[in-house]
Amino acid sequence: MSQATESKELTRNENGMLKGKKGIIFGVANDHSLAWACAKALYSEGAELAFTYQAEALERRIKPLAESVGSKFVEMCDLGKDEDIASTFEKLGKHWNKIDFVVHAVAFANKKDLEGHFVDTSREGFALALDVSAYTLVAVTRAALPMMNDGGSVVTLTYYGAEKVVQNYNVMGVAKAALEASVRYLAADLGEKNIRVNSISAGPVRTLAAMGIAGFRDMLKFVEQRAPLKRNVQAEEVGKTALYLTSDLASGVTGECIHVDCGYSIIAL
Ligand code: 1JT
Repeated sequence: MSQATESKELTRNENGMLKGKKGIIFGVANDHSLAWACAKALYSEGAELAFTYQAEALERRIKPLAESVGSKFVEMCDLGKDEDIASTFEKLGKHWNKIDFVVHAVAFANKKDLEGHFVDTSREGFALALDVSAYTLVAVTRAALPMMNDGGSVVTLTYYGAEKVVQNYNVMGVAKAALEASVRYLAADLGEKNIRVNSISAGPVRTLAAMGIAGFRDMLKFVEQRAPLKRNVQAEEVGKTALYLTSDLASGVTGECIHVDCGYSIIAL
């Protein structure tokens, strides 16, 4: 963990809700990542975790984080490449026979497509955003399927811009709409295997993905004033919802999108 950030001791209940459960988490970039908040919440209830990172440059960051939660599986996996997905699950199959959950916290769009007007989105920019941010859920779920236990859970992250127009979110809103619809179709497909698929619609959080977004700070202030809870959501609260969705508490919940946004999305004016 970086020295600038305070490192809070991770507590773990070995007999917690996820005792004996194993799973893989895609999308940890650093200790501010929502994927990391999910990892910590799942670890705290006894889960065993595997991680992938998107590019060589991230290895140095991810390895110590993974080690801090006792993970012995950390592999590079560019989800934009079918062969990376295949080889990741081939290796995971040698590490564990079965898994119980997948956390997908992956999205990408070109910076120029997250400002200005949606109407200016190029064919390439549109395809890239939808490929990385929506199709990868389908690809990863399919690859995980042979290893998934009965009662398994797939969780992905989305944002309100999928439902309503949020200035600048643009092509990511369209990609997240495709992701949320994919959650429903995957849930319908996998229901007969008793595998659940859900999304968490997180309010804005200061993560690497969010930084460098024009006007993000103003957005945090705006949400703080208008959300019923009069504050922004914490990464830890997104993690706790991922814990709920991967646990038996959510055994009857599939195809759903849970808003963890301090209530922001229920307000019209
Ligand atoms: C990506 C980025 C996906 C930022 C994201 C995201 N999902 C939510 N955010 C935060 C956000 C971004 C914008 C926004 C509101 C929230 C950046 C990298 C690509 C994937 O617009 C008002 C643009």
